Amino acid sequence: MNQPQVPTGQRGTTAGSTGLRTGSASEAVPPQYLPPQHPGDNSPRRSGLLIRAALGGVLAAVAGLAAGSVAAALLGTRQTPVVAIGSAFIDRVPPWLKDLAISLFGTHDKTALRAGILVVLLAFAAVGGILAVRRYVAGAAVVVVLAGIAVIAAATRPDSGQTGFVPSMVAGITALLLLRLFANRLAGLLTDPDDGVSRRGFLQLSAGVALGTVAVGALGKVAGGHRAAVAEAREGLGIPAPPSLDPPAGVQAPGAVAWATPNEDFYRIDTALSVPLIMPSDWRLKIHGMVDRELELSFADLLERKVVHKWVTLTCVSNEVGGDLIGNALWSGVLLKDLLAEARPSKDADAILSTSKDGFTAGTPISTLTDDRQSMLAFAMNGEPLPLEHGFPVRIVVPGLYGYVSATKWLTDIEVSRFDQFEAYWTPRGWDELGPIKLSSRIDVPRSKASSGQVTVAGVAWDQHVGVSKVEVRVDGGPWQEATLAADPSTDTWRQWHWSWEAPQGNHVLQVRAFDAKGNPQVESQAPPAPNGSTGLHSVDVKVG
Ligand SMILES: Nc1nc2c(c(=O)[nH]1)N[C@H]1C(S)=C(S)[C@@H](COP(=O)(O)O)O[C@H]1N2
Ligand SMILES: [Mo]
Repeated sequence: MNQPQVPTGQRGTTAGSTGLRTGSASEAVPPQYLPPQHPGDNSPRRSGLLIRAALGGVLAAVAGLAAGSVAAALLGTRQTPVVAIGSAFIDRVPPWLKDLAISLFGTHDKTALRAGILVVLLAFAAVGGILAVRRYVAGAAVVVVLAGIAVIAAATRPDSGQTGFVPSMVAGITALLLLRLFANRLAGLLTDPDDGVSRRGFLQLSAGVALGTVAVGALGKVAGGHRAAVAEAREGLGIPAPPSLDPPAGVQAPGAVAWATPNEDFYRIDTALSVPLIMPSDWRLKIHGMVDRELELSFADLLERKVVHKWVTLTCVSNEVGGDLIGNALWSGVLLKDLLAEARPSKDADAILSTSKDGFTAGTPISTLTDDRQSMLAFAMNGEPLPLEHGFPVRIVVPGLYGYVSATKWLTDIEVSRFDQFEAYWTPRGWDELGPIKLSSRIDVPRSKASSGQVTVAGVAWDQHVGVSKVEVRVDGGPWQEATLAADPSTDTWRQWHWSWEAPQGNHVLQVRAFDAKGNPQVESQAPPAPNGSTGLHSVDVKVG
């Protein structure tokens, strides 16, 4: 039943309000007896609107946080908005407050902090909800500030990686959109507290958002739970231990980077937006194609074979001259040579196409898998099962080839084939089909400043599976001077070097060049990484004070 229009004071009809009242409790009350409507109004109806508005803000925030958690689970980052703010908070609280929290909450101090952050966030969200009804931008500003704090907190965490800020961003955008919907629904109640359409609309929206949040939260639990389950399986995995984790004697040059790269510092390059998750018990590898005998291996099958442990330096083709997309680790695994001997490739086959769980592919010459370089299916890195980001449970490691043509992580399939039969992932994207690593060298210290007098110049040089025989350094374009080489256990790792420089005050340019095992010098002309790896000499400007 339609009622005559109710006076709406000076404000007029707000967007989203029909200006019409449909059947409500106050039907019989003539308009002039309705409570006056102005900002200071404290009538029960008014507070009803306030409560709804606050509830809308809270629901928008809770839904945003749930969306943020799902994003975090999918991206494989721990940086949910609450964790991001919490970690940033922990880094900044004065020690006495930390001590107080621990004495009050004991080992539950982290839970208490999370709960505290949640309460504060939701309180602000309630205020944002109330503001948004009158002026959406005012409410939105509250959300933007809260989400902004979380984004900055996540982006500045040392452990958050490149995508750590995304969950907070997703949370903020979700909350902003929902806040808009709530504000629209409640606008009708602003002009008419009894507007049944608006009331029902609010109720429906709230129920919808609450249900959606529960569903999204469940999804997040499943996604996050799966990662946790795989991480747990990884922790509990028994694998053959290498005889020693220590670098061989004499490999470390003073001042150069750690010869053995710790797993957490190892560069990571892949196309996977979220880390592929594979339970070791579910892992199967098929070796098929141009073979006499197809093989299918489980993780247990792999461990039953002869295991080798070998130091190998991995390098990315995208590494710029002087860059750090290179790392050296002790890999444990099964030789591809042995597995291929079982499968017996046909004489016409010249390549394998390896495929990862997420569809990445690499094409690798069979000759590099069957010669003496000990190419392997690796399941461990520095004595630990492969980290999830580095290919758990099994990846390929081929000494001497850039990663994009060989080092497939989360490996699931090997097809023995021919290069003229396939195109691997990076080939149609402008990178060469074959990717042997180029002889290169880098100065690690000094990088910008030094004090005059004796200065240690040091760094690394590499030419995997060929070997480095000499490194030279020069100052300001002067004569090349031979550096001292550290030991190398094989030609498949980088080789460190150092040189003692009597450094005079002023600005100087240091340069390095390496020679391979056959005496060939490094290519001096500058080339970018594409299509087959950078060349040029690493130069460092040093200010000696
Ligand atoms: N599944 C998969 N494996 C991959 C890649 C990828 O994108 N997906 N990138 C390759 C590239 S380009 C390099 S340089 C190495 C890097 O290995 P890392 O992340 O363990 O250092 O992995 C290789 N293996
Ligand atoms: Mo790479």
